[in-house]
Amino acid sequence: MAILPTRAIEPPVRADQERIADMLRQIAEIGADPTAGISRVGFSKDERDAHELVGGWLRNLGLAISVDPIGNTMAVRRGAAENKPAIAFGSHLDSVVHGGKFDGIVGVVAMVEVMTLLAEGRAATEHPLKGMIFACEEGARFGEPCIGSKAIAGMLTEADLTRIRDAEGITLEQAMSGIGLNPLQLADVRWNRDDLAAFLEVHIEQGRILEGESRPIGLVDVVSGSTRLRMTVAGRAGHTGGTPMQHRADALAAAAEITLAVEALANGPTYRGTRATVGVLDVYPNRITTIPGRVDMRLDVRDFDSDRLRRAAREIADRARIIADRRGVAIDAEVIADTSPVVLSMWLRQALSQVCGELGIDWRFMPSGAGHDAQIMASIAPAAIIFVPSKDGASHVPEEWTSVADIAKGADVLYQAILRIDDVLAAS
Ligand code: HGY
Ligand code: MN
Ligand code: MN
Repeated sequence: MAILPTRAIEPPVRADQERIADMLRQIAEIGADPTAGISRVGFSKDERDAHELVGGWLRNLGLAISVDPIGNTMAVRRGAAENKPAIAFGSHLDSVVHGGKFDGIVGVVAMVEVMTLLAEGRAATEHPLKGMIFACEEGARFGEPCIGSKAIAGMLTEADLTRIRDAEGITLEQAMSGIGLNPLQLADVRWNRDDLAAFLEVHIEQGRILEGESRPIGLVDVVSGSTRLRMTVAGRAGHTGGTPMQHRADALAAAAEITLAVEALANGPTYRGTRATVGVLDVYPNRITTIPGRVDMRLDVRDFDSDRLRRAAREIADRARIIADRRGVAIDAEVIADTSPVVLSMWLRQALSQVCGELGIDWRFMPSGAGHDAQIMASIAPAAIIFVPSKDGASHVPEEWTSVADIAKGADVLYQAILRIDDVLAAS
């Protein structure tokens, strides 16, 4: 099905690589962690400072800037027509701990660059355009990913504000209030789905397919789901010298066997393709002369198949219980976050592939093993993700890197796609 261009691609407007490089550099100065990488976690002052920095750039373009009660920043560019739904695009500025300078940032920088190109060219669109910076996309601090976009999509409840806690026991509500946000106005954050025509996100691939194929653009067809568990293993602390091996209930030894069982399940025939990772082991009392009495584990299960994702999570909890029983320790398992896989909009992918072809930019359809705000926005409007390559597939680490030239290509595709979508929707 051809998405016919009604507005030929003018002598292609091209993103400005120096401007992009400068934006990346300025954002990277906020939340730079002296020990390694970037630690700009959700609902931190650093995240707010980054939103304010980028919000200032967007305000200087003459856009109407607003911040909703839980910290999503929006920049609206009026359309020629009144009362048309917006075409939104953007990403997030928060990072994991000791993360990189590109995850989420690339999508925000591409959004600013596109708004700048539009302002420079005085290009008019029928639909209003909405630049987005979502709050707290990473699950790094609270376990729950995409807090800002879930609130916009109506997937975050008042109960979540006090249920969801970080490792220090700080609730979402306390964290938001602590930096001057207004979580009790959560109901005002939700968008009416009639107000949104499409959502697009430029993002780093966080894998090595594009680099391996020397392709600059990936158009995402399916986004992996993720189910996250917290498991508490309770054994018996004791003296490492005075307690014979046969009299122990060692919580860490049990957690270690459970960790290997998680790995074995994802490497096994039934769950091949599922990715399961124990990323957190908090050991108590974590002292060399005391047998660990308690271990808090947190793990992340990912799959493109919704049923298999949940089955894998249940099977992991079952296998953990068997190990715990045999070792004479107690175990408590709970789901702390659960996000479904999503197939993204076909017509947006078609429009994007056509734009890539017309720009002479090589592309491919591909899955996303990582989760994204676009996966949440897909619940209220057609959504698309434009991938740019990650060097060595590295992400969520300081070595994360994507070339400015590839980011500029992502911005070029985003710019032309927005005009194409505006035309197609205006003509329909
Ligand atoms: O963890 C993820 O899937 C993404 O980087 N938020
Ligand atoms: Mn991201
Ligand atoms: Mn991430």
